[in-house]
Order: sequence, then structure tokens, then C-alpha cells
Amino acid sequence: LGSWAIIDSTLREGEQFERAHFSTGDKVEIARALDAFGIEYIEVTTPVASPQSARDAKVLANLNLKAKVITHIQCRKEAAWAALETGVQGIDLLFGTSKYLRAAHGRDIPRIIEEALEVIELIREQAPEVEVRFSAEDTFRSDEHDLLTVYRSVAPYVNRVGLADTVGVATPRQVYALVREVRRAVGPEVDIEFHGHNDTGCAVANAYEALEAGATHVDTSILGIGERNGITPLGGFLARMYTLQPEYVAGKYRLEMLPELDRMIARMTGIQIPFNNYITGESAFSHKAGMHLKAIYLNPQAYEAYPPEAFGLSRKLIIGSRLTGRAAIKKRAEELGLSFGEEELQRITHRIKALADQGTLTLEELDRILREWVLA
Ligand code: HCA
Ligand code: CU
Repeated sequence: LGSWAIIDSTLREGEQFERAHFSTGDKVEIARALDAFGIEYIEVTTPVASPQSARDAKVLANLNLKAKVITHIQCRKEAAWAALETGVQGIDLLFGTSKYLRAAHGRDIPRIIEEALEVIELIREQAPEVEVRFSAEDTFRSDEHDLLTVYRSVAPYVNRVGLADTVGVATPRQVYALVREVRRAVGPEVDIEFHGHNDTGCAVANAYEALEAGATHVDTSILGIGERNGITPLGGFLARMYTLQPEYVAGKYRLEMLPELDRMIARMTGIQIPFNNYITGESAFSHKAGMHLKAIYLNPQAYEAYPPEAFGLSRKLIIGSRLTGRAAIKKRAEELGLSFGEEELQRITHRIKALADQGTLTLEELDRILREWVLA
């Protein structure tokens, strides 16, 4: 794996989440938080979406962030002019190439290429320093020959080409194979971006496969918010990459800020962070079965893909359940300054399991039982 960058689209794809309606203040807070986190690119809603969207795009483009602020537009001249007026540092162009989307916009492949080149040329002329990306929407349901023709035609004039799994149907193997083909078609100089929806639960895996195949940029959003059930979640993607490149990932991003980012978006959209969320879900670092607890005491890596401390979190050990074991009870007793012989430990563990059959004991309940046992 080489180096790669994140294009966070919480302020574009994320605005397409049904519960999202960000105020200007929210948007500024999100952009600053992403910037402080270390995200390389922040994608914002097209200025032609609504009057407020145009005003907000300008505000966001002029925050003087370290991150590049880019906007995302349909491949049309009017939208390109509006994007240029905001002062963004990059423009992501989008043109549907699948049969579904071609039916919607009514253009054939030669016409798509012609119009794309016109828009790209316009941006290049007006603002040569602005980064340009061209993406074929619904890439994975487009004809491969058509796609490669389009990418080959635009590649010499853009910084980046994009592949979009618009309905989240691509398999990891398909993503790998197609990104390889696109890499071959556009040559080594052009960056490749992957945007993956999560309709079939493959958004993280697909983003990873895209990088393996030579992509350089991955789209994410905080908590994965977007159209329908969303796209590659920032936290899930970082979890995936941390296991493979821990120093690289920890060097690029202030990972201990991730819980704040997830909480911020949960608050702004009025949702709960899912209990099983990557890294920040309430049970992401909970350990319960006796066998797990025993191994965790020796070395947490035994049952953790990545350490909670890396993300400013701590693990949770659930000692008072019916699934607990002797090692866990012994450890807790030691923490309380109590010690039991082997046989006694076996008996008290048995007793605790029997009590916990009625419901998991809190730590206070467990401690009380241990102390009373010693007194008795
Ligand atoms: C959408 C468009 C998009 C664009 C992705 C991209 C998609 O559905 O609104 O520009 O790479 O998923 O196709 O988000
Ligand atoms: Cu999308």
C-alpha cells in the first residue's frame, strides 16, 4: 500500500442523509473539526443546490483551513461558473455513465466526453490552480469499454478521476479489478478516487480494495452518513487502515478526536451512535466471556484488532456476567485486596455465575459479594 488521502464528504454526501440539515454554523464547526483532525480534503455541497448552499460554500472555501475545500458539481458550465465563484480549491465533476443515468440525462458516450472536456477546459482557463476531478457516476453498472474510453479521454486534463459505487453493489473483487483497469488506462500520474455506498455492507472493504489496486483517494463521511444508508464511514475506514498501517494512520490524523467527530454528527443529526459502530460504538471495546477476559489480562491484543487508547478510548471488562471465569474473579478480588485459594476461587466463581443467571451483576454488586464472602 502506498500513500493515500481522505476526501471527507460529510458536508456534501452527508447533507444527502435524510436527517441532515446543517446550519451555516454547523458546517463551519464540521469543517474546522475535520481540519483539526487532519483530513486532507473537505467536499462541500454544490453552490447551485440552493441560495444558502451557495453562501455556505463561499464561507467554507474561505476558512483558511489546512485541508483543501472542494465542491462537487454536475458536469455543466453553469455549475462550474458557480463553483469558481465560491473560491474553492478543487472541483469534483460528476457525469452519469450507466444506462440508467444516461437515460436520465439523455447523452451518449461521445457527447459525455465532449461536454466533460468543455467544462474541464473552462475551469482550467479560469482557474489553473484549482484541482479538477472527473467521476463517472454509477461506475460499476457502466459498460467497461465505455468507462475506459471516458477516463482515457479526460485523464490528460484532470488531477484525478473518480469511480463511484453509487448504489453500493460492487464487490471487493470487482472494485479491485476495475481500479486496476482504470490505473492502466489513465497512467501513473493521475490520481484515482473511490466513492463507495454501503447498501450491501461493503463500503469499507471496497475502499480498501480500491487502494490495494492503485487508488490514491477515498471518500468518507463521519458516521457514514449519506443517501440511503450512506457511504464508507470515516471511523470504519480508519479502523481498517489502522490494522495495516498503524504508524502511517496515527501520523496523519489526530485519532483521539474521532469520538468527538462521531458525537458531533450524532448531535447535529439527532441520531444515536450505533452500539456496534466501528471504534466509537458503546460495545466496540467490551469484553465479556471468561476466556476472553483471561487472555485480555495477559495481552489485550488477544481479542482486539486495534487498541482503544489509540482513539482516546478505554476498554470495558464485563466481569459480572454468567459467562465470567475464574481468572476474571481472581483479578477483581486482587484489585480489592482479597485473595482466595484455588478451591475457594472455584466455589465463589460458581456462586457468582449462579447469581448472574438472574442478570449480569454490576461491578458494585460483584464487589459486595466478594467482600461478604471473605467475611463469612
Ligand atoms: C450521488 C452522486 C455520488 C457521486 C460520487 C462521486 C454517487 O449519488 O449523489 O462524485 O464520486 O454516489 O454517485 O455521490
Ligand atoms: Cu454517493
